[in-house]
Formats: sequence, structure tokens, C-alpha cells
Amino acid sequence: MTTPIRVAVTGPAGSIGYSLLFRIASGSMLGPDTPIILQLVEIPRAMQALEGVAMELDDGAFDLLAGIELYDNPNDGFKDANICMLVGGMPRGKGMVRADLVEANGPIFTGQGKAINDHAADDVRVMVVGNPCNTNALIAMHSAPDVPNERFTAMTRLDQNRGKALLAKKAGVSVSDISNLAIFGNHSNTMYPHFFDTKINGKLVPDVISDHKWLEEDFISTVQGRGKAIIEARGASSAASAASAAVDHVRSWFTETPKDDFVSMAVPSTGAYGIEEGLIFSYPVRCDGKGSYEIVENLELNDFAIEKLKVTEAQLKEEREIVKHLLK
Ligand code: NAX
Repeated sequence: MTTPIRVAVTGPAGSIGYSLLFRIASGSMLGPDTPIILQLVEIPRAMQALEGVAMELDDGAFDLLAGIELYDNPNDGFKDANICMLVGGMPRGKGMVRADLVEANGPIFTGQGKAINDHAADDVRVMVVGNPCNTNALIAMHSAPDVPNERFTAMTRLDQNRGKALLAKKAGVSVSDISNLAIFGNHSNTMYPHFFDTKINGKLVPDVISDHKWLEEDFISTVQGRGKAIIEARGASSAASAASAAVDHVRSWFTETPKDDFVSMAVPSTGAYGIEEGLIFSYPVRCDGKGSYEIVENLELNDFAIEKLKVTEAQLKEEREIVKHLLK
């Protein structure tokens, strides 16, 4: 039997975790031939609930699930992990603004970054879902100096998925007809879904959808505000769709991206598109199927797009400023 891949997940007793773990165990993320050991990392007071989740995982009788390990600390929880999915974190409480959220989560990701540095497998790949995910990934990356920077990513795949679904509905086509939708920037309401290079059955979106006002205003604001709209409708934040996007993110990372398409991931900026190097910025990327990726750098952005990139970059710089004492 192939050696199992060790997948560590934080926040597994939470809402996203409850959908995510079963998708991972079923093989949706790493394929039907890859056995998995789940290393579930919670805070001590959630361990009892986590035991219940582990019982349900047992009851799923997943062929690929070679082990379930429960931990109440990241040092043990990330030991030998090949993939770390950092989902858990401090939720935004009543009256908290984004800056409070950034500040409250910072120390969690310092500790987790250090634990990854010291205990995870040499080939570890990290994806951050817990918000503010770009800045949390930045903190974890800075706390793990022995792990190559490009191994740290944050999730904007849910935004890409939301944008694709919206375009498909508008154009009356299926989601699989949509390609090349890039999400740029922060996973927040400043993100920029870049539709000018997006294709519907090979044709550029602005040539297929004639309502350009809708594209430039409603499309962008709907993708940016979708998280809030879900909270208003459901009374709770997106969970199943976020879990599904997390599965997509990791699967894409280990799958060769078709030459004529790309996927969106927040990764350390190399300076591409004039964005400050080192910020965790969402870009269109192409993955090589072996766990490496390259930023797609050849999109010709117009002034409209460049302006949007500047706004979201500025927000990431502000967030970085708040946590600068945590960055080494
Ligand atoms: P929940 O509050 O349901 O669950 C969070 C879980 O994390 C809890 O079980 C909690 O005990 C655990 N936790 C807290 N601190 C921890 C720590 N230091 N180590 C390990 N576990 C810890 O939140 P849920 O709905 O599951 O959302 C999780 C995170 O995803 C939130 O930060 C949320 O904002 C973020 N999201 C990110 C999205 C994205 O696209 N990047 C979209 C969905 C979601 O909003």
C-alpha cells in the first residue's frame, strides 16, 4: 500500500471542518489512490466535540482513511504533516472590526507557523482558510523560516468558485464552460475578480456578456459581498462551500493545471503586476502537478484592473502594519 499522506487540519470541530473532513477522507482532495492520515488539531475546550467528529469519521468507513489522530496543540498536531490546512481561528465577535480580527488571530498563526517549522514534514504544504487568511498566512510564513515561502498559501478559491457560478448563471451556461477567472488580492471585500480575461467556451467574457455595467459593478460587488450575503440568509457563515473550495485548492495544487487555464490562490508575491514582494496576494497560478506553481504573469491589465489591484494591495499593507510586531 502507498504510504499515507498526513493531512493536518486545524479547527476540525468547527463548521467548515464538519464538511471538510469527510470530503478529504472520501478521496475528493488527493484522489482515489492516496491513503490519508488525518491529524486533527483543536483547542483543548473543543476536544470533546472533536471526539464526536472522529466517531463519525470512523462510522464513514472510508477505505482511504488510514488513521485519525486528535491533538490539542499544534506541536504534536503538525508532526510529520505533509499538508497543513489551517482552518481554525478566532471568529469575528460582535462589534469587532477587521483590524480587531487581524490582531486577535495573529498570535495563533505565529504559534502554528513555528510548529510547522519545527515539526512538519520536509515537503509540507500549507493553506490558510481562517480569516483574515492572507495576513494569517503571512504571519505563519514569517514564523517558519526553514520552510520555503512558496509553500504558504491562502484560500481565495471560494471567491473564484463564486465568480464562476455567477458568470455561468448570467450567461446561461454551465460552470464548466467558464475558465480563466483570476481573483486578485485579499480575501475580503476589496478582492478583485478579474473578468476581462475570463472565457466562456473560449470566448472572452466581455464579448459574451454585453452588459458591461453589470460586469464592472454588480458582478464584482456580488463576489466581494457574497460571504456577507450568505451570513444574512443562513444566519451563519459559508461552511460547506468553503470546505469544498479548500478541497479544490489542495487538489489543484497537486494537479497539473491545463495550459489554457489557471486557478486562483493567494501566494507570496514575487512582485508580479507591481505588487509589493512578500505580501500574500491572490494571483492566477498554474500548478505543475507535483506541488509547485507559477504565477501567471502575462495578463495585460487595463487601468480599471490596475486601480482595483492597488486598493486590495493597500488593504493588505494595512493589515501587515497591524501585525508587524509578529513578523520576523
Ligand atoms: P467555527 O467557529 O465554526 O470553527 C472554528 C474552529 O476553530 C472551532 O472548532 C475552534 O475551536 C477552532 N479553533 C479556534 N482556535 C484554534 C486554534 N488556535 N487551533 C485549532 N483550532 C482552533 O468557524 P468556521 O465556520 O469553521 O470557519 C473557520 C474559519 O474560516 C474562520 O476564520 C472563517 O472566517 C474562515 N472562512 C474563510 C473563508 C475563505 O474563503 N478563506 C470562507 C469561509 C470562512 O468564513
